[in-house]
Amino acid sequence: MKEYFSVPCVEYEGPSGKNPLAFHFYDPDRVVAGKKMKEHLPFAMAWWHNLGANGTDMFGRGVADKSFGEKEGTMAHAKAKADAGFEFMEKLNIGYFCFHDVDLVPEADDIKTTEARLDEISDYILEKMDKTGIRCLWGTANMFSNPRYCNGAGSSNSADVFAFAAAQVKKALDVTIKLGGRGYVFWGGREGYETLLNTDVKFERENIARLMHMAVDYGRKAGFKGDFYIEPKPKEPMKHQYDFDAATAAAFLKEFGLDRDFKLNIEANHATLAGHTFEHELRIAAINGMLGSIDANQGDALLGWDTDEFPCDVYSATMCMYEVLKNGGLTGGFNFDAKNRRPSYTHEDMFKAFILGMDTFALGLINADKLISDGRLDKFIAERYSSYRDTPVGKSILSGKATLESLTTYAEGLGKPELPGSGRQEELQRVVNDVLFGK
Ligand code: XLS
Ligand code: NI
Ligand code: NI
Repeated sequence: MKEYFSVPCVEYEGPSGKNPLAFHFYDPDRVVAGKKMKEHLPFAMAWWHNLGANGTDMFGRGVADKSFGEKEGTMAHAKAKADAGFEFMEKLNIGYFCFHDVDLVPEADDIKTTEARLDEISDYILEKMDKTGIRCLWGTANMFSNPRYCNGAGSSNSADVFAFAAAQVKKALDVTIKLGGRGYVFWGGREGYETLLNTDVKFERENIARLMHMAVDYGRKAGFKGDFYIEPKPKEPMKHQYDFDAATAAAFLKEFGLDRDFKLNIEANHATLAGHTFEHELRIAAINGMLGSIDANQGDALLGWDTDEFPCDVYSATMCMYEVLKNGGLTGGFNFDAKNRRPSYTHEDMFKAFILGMDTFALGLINADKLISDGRLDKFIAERYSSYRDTPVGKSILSGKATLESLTTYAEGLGKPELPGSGRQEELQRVVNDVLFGK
């Protein structure tokens, strides 16, 4: 079999290592918080970025060679991508991949031809999965690149476009089920709008829900046991997107009765675009019982768009893993929805990017476990709200016995109430630094 990457298998060499093609923190069999690292961190390769993105941007064409020796836009190229992708995942010990339908095969003008190509490539991929044990984390349909989706897919003004989107979802679900995917994602690419002057917002939201209900009905009938996900994002490409953030998406799912079948796939860079921290979005998903899966990447504080960088921010990864551990893990995994920077265009750079991301999340896991074992944060939070547990008035509020009248009588008896107690933010921030960097 042809070898695409002249990089050996990437091994764990420990934190003092200097080898740029070895893990320094990701030690798959090391046990942290009662489980092996590889069980805490089901990493996935995003087919589109890793095997497709060549650095094309608004100002210039690609710099990285992702042809894998074949003419792009052909089935031979689609198969070479699969070959290269499996070699890549095996060499890095990555257990999962994620895909859009049109990442796997070139899209034809008529959907029947695309469907036949998807049948062919999924047979091909399935064989590789059987040989390697590599699995599918989630699949999705790309309903944003083709010009027909310029006004959205489920939210399109055109019933024909809606029907086309439905056909794409059906096929992408078929392929996801065939490949044993853990989940199926809806990222609302162009499900949003530019101006109210031409948009019926109420109708568009209802139509998106209609499409999602059809997906649930079809998927469950076809035997799909995994989770459906919404991946919230506030803007880009559209100015206003209907899945702005975790809170908006959770409310949407509840409003339309989709919350039994759907969870959220939280992407770090989308969180920051929405003006939130990554951990905020994870927490909102978790308290709604909807923290399903994660698109592990990061943005750039100086840039206002979805830069999809490989995560290197250990502090943010720590806060992420803190939320994940508190959530009891994920039913999904960690998809590196991330791409090399344009000037890092070699095949070796692709490996180094994943090593960076995987090491960053390994550090995040180790640190989060330390923070939880240290216990000072949990203890402080428990104490901070203790008046609701430990005082008669607090208990009356929680039990539902309190009324505005009873609380007025109580408040009038207080005279001047005491301040609520310091939030001690700076002390706690130092606790985090001590736990992360102290001995
Ligand atoms: C784009 C999204 C996309 C989804 C899958 O910003 O992150 O890559 O993850 O459609
Ligand atoms: Ni994403
Ligand atoms: Ni994104």
